[in-house]
Amino acid sequence: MSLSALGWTPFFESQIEGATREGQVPARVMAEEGGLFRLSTEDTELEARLRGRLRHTGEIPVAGDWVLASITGGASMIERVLERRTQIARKVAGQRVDEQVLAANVDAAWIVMALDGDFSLRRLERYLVTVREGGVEPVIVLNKCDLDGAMVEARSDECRRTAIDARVFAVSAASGAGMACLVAETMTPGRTIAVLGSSGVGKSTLVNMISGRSDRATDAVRASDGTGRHTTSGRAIVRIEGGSLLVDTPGLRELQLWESSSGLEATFSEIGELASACRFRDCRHEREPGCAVLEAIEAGILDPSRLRSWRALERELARLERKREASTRASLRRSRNPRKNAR
Ligand SMILES: Nc1nc2c(ncn2[C@@H]2O[C@H](COP(=O)(O)OP(=O)(O)OP(=O)(O)O)[C@@H](O)[C@H]2O)c(=O)[nH]1
Ligand SMILES: [Mg+2]
Ligand SMILES: [Zn+2]
Repeated sequence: MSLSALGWTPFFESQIEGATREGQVPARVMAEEGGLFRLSTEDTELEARLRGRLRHTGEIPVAGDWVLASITGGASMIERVLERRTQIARKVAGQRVDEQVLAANVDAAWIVMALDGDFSLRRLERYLVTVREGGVEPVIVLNKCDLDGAMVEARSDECRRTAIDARVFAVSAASGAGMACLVAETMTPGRTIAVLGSSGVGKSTLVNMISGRSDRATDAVRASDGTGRHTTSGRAIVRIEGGSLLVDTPGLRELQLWESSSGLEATFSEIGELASACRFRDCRHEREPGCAVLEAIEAGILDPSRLRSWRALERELARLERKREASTRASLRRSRNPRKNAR
């Protein structure tokens, strides 16, 4: 398998020029489990560990990363993680203020929602912001169309209005309806697509259907206990015949934003456009005179829920920023007074 079929581009090539020492080869991280990384090189698949030094500097690869690995006899080692072309990152679940990269070097993300109760435009907005922020093209996949055929058109339209310029595909991974179109229009050789969405929406079923294998475990959703059981536990790249790559990911219970500016702007671009016509440059679109955003709501051009969402996400990002600043200050204090903190 050639490197370009694995997604290798001149962007990565330029990072290793002259840097590959004897025995180091470029490899793509296909999966990670328990500190062991499954890598694909030009010639083979192998498992490797991470050099301890990289763990210290926080250079921890995720599925989709390109690395340099030394293959010496038995144990292979990841020596370097190459700079990412794109990434999809969120704040880790829970209280900790830290970034979690869900997938690296992907070209597009299928944001999968199911037509069986999972559907939420507010959640979709979060995914759109997250995906766009990382330089990744969002594609909306409405799955389980077989369950509620009557809703397909209306739901697709709602998605189109919310996602503005993202493409929307309605499919059924169970019956195969719509799948050929999704595959033909979004998957091309060497392209990597991350499959994202809540647990139980059918991500692994989609991946299996397309790969024609059943490598990825799938399971019925237990709606009754509401614990959100997750079937897929690790992220893994599945190679598809024809040359593209799908990253199956575990369902996300919550998607908290992490650093977003361009992603937020692109996802709410209609508000930004309207705001340029507000009388005051620093208009908050609350009750200012000459506010073009409020006028658009009044005139029925802008859905007020869009302004509410945008505000809520902006506030969330501002809160996160404050927390991050506080934790940076705290770690600076620790490094200035090492003895005081050593006790
Ligand atoms: N009716 C119907 N059921 C589907 C469809 N796609 C998936 N399912 C079912 O939905 C359930 C969940 O599918 P999975 O593929 O395991 O879902 P997942 O998104 O991978 O879930 P996690 O791995 O937990 O994130 C399974 O019982 C599938 O058979 C579909 O298009 N129609
Ligand atoms: Mg799964
Ligand atoms: Zn305004």
